[in-house]
Amino acid sequence: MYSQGLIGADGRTDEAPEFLEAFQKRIDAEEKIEPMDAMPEGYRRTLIRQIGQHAHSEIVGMLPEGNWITRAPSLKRKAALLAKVQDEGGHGLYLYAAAETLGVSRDQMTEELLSGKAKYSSIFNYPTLSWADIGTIGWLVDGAAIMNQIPLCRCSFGPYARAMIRVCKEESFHQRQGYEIVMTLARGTPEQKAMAQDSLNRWWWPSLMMFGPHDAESQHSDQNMKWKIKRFSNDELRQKFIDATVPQAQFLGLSVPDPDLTWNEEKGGYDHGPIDWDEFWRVVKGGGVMNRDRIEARQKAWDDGAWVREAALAHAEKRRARKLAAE
Ligand code: BYC
Repeated sequence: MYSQGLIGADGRTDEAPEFLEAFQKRIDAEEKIEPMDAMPEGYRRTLIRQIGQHAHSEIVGMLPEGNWITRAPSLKRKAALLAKVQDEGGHGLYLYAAAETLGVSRDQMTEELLSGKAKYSSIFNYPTLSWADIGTIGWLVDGAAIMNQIPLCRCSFGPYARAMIRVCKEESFHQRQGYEIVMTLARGTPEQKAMAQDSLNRWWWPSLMMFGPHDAESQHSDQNMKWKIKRFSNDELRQKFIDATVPQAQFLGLSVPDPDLTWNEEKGGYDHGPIDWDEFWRVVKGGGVMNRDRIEARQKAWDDGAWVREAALAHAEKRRARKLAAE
């Protein structure tokens, strides 16, 4: 007997109920699922979607900060920013490698990014207009990423969970260097403090949107949580981020651009104003200020790198032939 139901929003599966139950038992027992293990097709496709989008976000996320490397205000700031942007590139590579263990190729994933089929985080479609934005990205964007990714270290899929451990360590450094940039500006001249405030005003709401739609609108959350890919819902993580970040803004003497932000004693967290979901979906669907530039930059990098890929393949082929001939 086969179940023809939808397993997750990602794929129709025709696995036997006994197989699905046995798989769920492994998940419930907190066993890690490894690439060669049997898994429902929906689980595999969900992971390819999420890990692929996560990898694309890391790589596209190099662009807004890369934009400021040549304009960093000191050698120390430039060295730290260079290292951070390179770290993001490294994260993308671990994640592409983790997704490849599920049977998708890097070329396929890149193709999906460039054609607009695969998403990447909405946050990277906003422009970096001032040096303060580099601080704010580290503080808020990496801060939000850590909040989302710490639970992913316990994701049921082994390669993703293991990649996340190193990624989170590096993101912690990114968050601190960003906060320190903003702190320096907030304690600087009135113009520098105004630059930091302007940056917070522009990045606050998009950072909250990084966690994804409200739980009621999140099509994948229920199944992803059942499979222990996600451990917390989008709204739970967003709330944790707000509660951790508002006191950090207060410490800097900056104000969070939300007139409805109030401490709710009963829930032990902040209530916040409405998020502009029209803006979120517009940006996710390609209508953000920077969407076109981002994809153009990735397309150019892919095209410019064609000769490197061809040379690497030709070299590998030569080595293989030489090895065969020597046998
Ligand atoms: N942007 O059902 P839902 C970094 C999509 S980079 C765009 O809640 P799910 C960094 C979602 O994909 C770190 N799209 O989905 C790098 C889905 O569409 P599809 C980035 C979004 O998967 C450089 C639809 O909306 N982090 O740290 O359960 C410099 C419905 O959503 C967004 C990750 O990628 C969004 N913000 O949950 C600095 C974390 N939100 O696929 C820093 C890994 C939702 O059906 N990903 N969508 O077409 C996740 O944890 C989850 O995929 C999400 C969404 C929480 C993002």
